[in-house]
Amino acid sequence: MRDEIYKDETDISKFTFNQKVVDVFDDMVLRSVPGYKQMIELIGLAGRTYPIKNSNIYDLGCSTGAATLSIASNLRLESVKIFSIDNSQEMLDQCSKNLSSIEANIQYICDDINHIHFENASLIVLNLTLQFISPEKRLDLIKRIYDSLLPEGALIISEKIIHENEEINKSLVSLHESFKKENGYSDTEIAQKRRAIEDVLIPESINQHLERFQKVGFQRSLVQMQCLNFASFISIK
Ligand code: GEK
Repeated sequence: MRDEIYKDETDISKFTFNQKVVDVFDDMVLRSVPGYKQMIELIGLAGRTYPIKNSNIYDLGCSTGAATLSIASNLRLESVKIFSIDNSQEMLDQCSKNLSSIEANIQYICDDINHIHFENASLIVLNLTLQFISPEKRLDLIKRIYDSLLPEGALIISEKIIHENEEINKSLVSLHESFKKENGYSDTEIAQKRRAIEDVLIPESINQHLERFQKVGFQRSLVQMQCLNFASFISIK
């Protein structure tokens, strides 16, 4: 279904991942996130490369299941278990529906990822999810993820990013707005969405992410993709 949530002037309430968002999510993410398809493809590549026999994979903030699907379609080891986790029951219902025909060992969990105990992990993915976690909780979450990873296990994080240089940041924001306009969003839709997610989605800079990875113990982290103001990082333990 086409995303027209902010088409008309509405009373903007705080953005939540409710049924209205679930219904348009796939269209919304494709038309709003530059490079989204490539992000998902790179997660599939990791699903081919990093899983270890008898280990666990976590897709945190799985939404409608695009990253889980990409991993499951590339996975070559039957003994690996995938945990697809989201704190929106509506999202998780849609995710399990979308993946119902996939032959993989997938467990769906509706919970806050801050409360999940991770263990025996070979691959953990947060595709556009960390940006919704309160900044003060991010270090602890990434530390727990690092501790749960097996040697040579991988963490993939994709995020909206801000540039530390104000002028460059302005250019990235206006290019992103042009991207959305090119994909059919009006000025009203763009402005209303911006207001709705203002206090909900809190982006950080590439350096803030890289420094946090190093702080928790990752020796090998890099930006594997950047498209305008969105970036995907991969860190290997
Ligand atoms: C994709 N990964 O298409 N605990 C669990 N889930 C959460 C939490 C939390 N604390 N906070 C937010 N979420 C997907 C896209 S969307 C990105 C991820 C976006 C969930 C939230 O319910 C939503 O489904 C997801 O994180 C973020 O590859 O909407 O821009």
